[in-house]
Amino acid sequence: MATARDAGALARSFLADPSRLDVAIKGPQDIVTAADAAVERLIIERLATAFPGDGFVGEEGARSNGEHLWVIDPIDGTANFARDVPHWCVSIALVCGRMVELGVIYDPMRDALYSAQRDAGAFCNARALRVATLTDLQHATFEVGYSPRTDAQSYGRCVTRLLLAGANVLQFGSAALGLAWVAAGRLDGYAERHLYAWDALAGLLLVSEAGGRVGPFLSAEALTAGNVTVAAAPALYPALQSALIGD
Ligand code: LIP
Repeated sequence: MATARDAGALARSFLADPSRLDVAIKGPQDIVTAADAAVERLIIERLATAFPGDGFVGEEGARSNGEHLWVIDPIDGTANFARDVPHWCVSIALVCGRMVELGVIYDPMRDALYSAQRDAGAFCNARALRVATLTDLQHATFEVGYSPRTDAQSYGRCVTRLLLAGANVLQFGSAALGLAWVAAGRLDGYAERHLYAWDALAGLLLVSEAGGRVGPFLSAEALTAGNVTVAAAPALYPALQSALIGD
């Protein structure tokens, strides 16, 4: 937990002096900053010291094997971060075998620390989290994420289906925070056609430990190739899932 907080503080220190950000283009609508690399290094240094022998998969390139695997997104919502839009976070998940055992998401701009352990519940700053109990699509608010890694038309069709069903659709630009907000009952569901494991795993554990329904994500390939992501209040999951993959 302290590692996530310190990682968030380090990222914020770059915002205090934008000349240090050194933004680089990774691909369409996909950027990286010097902060992403520095924060990933800090997290790995800390966890490698505390858990010698564990392995790492990090968005900024860290790859090492171990019985237990830490899956790290140093800054989720980098596009927001680089524009000083205060909606980004640090996301860390621990994978043992094929199970996500621990998920931590830290939102430094709101000082909100989300955490979940398998079969031990989900919390934000020690407050227990429960997903929404809403059953009526006509009153639902979902976040549907988009990136040019996926087809724009199918994104448009997904959003249109949900709007025609009477739901509200938002996009804030950080999948990990979106999933944390589903776990906190602020949103009724999150969906995205393609996310990487470092964007999704911690948030998916938070949602399932908060009583939500999540789609299958983790497989050997998905650890680096990514997968489709759907998570929602149980009664609304089928509608969100079919809207996303309905084409
Ligand atoms: C981002 C996700 C977002 C997705 C972006 C990207 P990043 O993560 O939070 O939902 O649409 O393509 O994957 O790159 O900021 O860590």
